[in-house]
Amino acid sequence: MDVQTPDLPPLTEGLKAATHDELAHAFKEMLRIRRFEENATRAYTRGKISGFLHLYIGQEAIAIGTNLAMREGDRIVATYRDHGFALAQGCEPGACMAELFGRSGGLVGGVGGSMHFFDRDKGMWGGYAIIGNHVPLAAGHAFAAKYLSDGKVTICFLGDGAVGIGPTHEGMTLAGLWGLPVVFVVENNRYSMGTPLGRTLPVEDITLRARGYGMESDRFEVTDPFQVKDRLKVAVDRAREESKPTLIELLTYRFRGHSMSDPGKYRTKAELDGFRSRDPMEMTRRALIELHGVSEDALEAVDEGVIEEMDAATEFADASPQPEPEHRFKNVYVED
Ligand SMILES: Cc1ncc(C[n+]2csc(CCOP(=O)(O)OP(=O)(O)O)c2C)c(N)n1
Ligand SMILES: [Mg+2]
Repeated sequence: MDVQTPDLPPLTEGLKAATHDELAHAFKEMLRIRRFEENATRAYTRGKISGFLHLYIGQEAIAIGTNLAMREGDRIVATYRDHGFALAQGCEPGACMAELFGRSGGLVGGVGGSMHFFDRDKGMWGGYAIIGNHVPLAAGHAFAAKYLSDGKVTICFLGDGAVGIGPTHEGMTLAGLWGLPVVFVVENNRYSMGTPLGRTLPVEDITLRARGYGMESDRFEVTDPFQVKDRLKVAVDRAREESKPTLIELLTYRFRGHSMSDPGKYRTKAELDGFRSRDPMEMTRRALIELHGVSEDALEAVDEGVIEEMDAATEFADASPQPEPEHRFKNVYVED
């Protein structure tokens, strides 16, 4: 009996235009995020991680494409779904995992956890848990850059669930009014927890808002990291060269539930399978095979290397001591 395999989507222009080395780099970086989070999932079920854990699996191409569009010194301000950005920016996976474990070797000494990754030297200016409330903060970063004329661009990520929140409007209004060098990127992964966007927003196209903020806009379905890089770069350049903000809506999808406690039953298997068949990471893998003749064995070896790296990160986290009790007062007040 013939087994029907579903038609694979065609490779995108972004993937076709990329070189072998660019594809190999982007594939490995996306895989690092995915394997990191898979390890985190296992650690969570073993009781090693407490609190919330929101996975980025399915959206990795955005963090990687963004990193490629940035320059040293540019800033990312993210939501609580922030692991992918930290890893893409070059934060050590061991320090990231230790942060999830709440240990002293973590990015912020174990007091922030999953939702508050922060590494100033790497341009990772924080994950924020109160939705929409980081938008004015990003506008503040951009205001500082404009005031100091330092040429730095801020890229602020928010979820589709954040577009109706008051501070989102406050931050975007000021960014438009003052012409701030900032790019607001809405990662529209179709759900805010279990609520589809159609139940919280009267319009489908979030970028319709841009006009009211006096901003340029862009909107597209995320297919691969190079498309994200190219389209974001237009907005990043506009921010840097003309000091003008942009509102971008990226249509994407998370393959897991909202957080570890959500089995994601509000969506159908067909919907999930449809998005999985166009998984940007898998498409990048296919481009390496189909356009550059890379063997399955070679890609398997890349995967094994990444798995080893992330296993070492998990071991580092597990061996890292608990923070000293005094650590909870650190970074609360300015110290002399
Ligand atoms: C001001 C505020 N209200 C409610 C919550 C609870 N909450 C946490 S995540 C979330 C959903 C956000 O969804 P979305 O912005 O689409 O981001 P996603 O989780 O899909 O990345 C809500 C309502 C919160 N953290 N902050
Ligand atoms: Mg969402």
